[in-house]
Amino acid sequence: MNLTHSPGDRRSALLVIDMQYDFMPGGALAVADGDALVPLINRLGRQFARVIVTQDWHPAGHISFADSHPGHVPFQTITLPYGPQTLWPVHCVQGSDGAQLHEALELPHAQLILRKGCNPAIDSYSAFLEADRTTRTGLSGYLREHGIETLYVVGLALDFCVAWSAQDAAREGFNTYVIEDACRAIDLNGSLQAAWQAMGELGVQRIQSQQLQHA
Ligand code: VGL
Ligand code: ZN
Repeated sequence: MNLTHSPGDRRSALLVIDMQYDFMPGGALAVADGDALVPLINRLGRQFARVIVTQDWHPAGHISFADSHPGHVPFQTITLPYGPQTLWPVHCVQGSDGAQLHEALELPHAQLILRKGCNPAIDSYSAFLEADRTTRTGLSGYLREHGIETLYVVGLALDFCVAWSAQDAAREGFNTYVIEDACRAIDLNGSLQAAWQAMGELGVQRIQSQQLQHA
């Protein structure tokens, strides 16, 4: 496989999405097998000079919580001023145990921990742009200032925060790879297939961790 920039290239970064307890088995919004990714992501992390970690980080009463909409239940979709919004169980509340990164995640050289979804009235699956598609997190600027051109994306959940982040990365002009076996999906009503379709249309490349082994 011909990678635009190998993991060791100073123009590459690993973007680790939402490896938090609420997305692990037993968590508020559990993703099956999410914890199985930890050793693989730790190994991948050691191949990269630059690592960025995200945390889903919602205030109590966040607009994406079903509890904030009387008469609604988790996994329903409603229409908000910025468009459709899937409603979720209360998860990743700022400062809660469930919002903490998995303690076995070993990425001591990660320079940036980016917290997203902090606006009470706007969700943010993407690490780049909130769900209103206008409010920016600053991640693009950070990456550009550090000369990053290529992103490798891993973590949870593949069909939501990983997919939205990868699509925005591609739209922002970064060479974007999603390492499939270093992700796990929620898969709600065909969301996983739709996510691969949308990512493919934007030129996001689907790879396996093995392809980085000797890269
Ligand atoms: C996520 C649903 C709600 C994710 C975050 O990290 O994929 N999914 N908030
Ligand atoms: Zn969330």
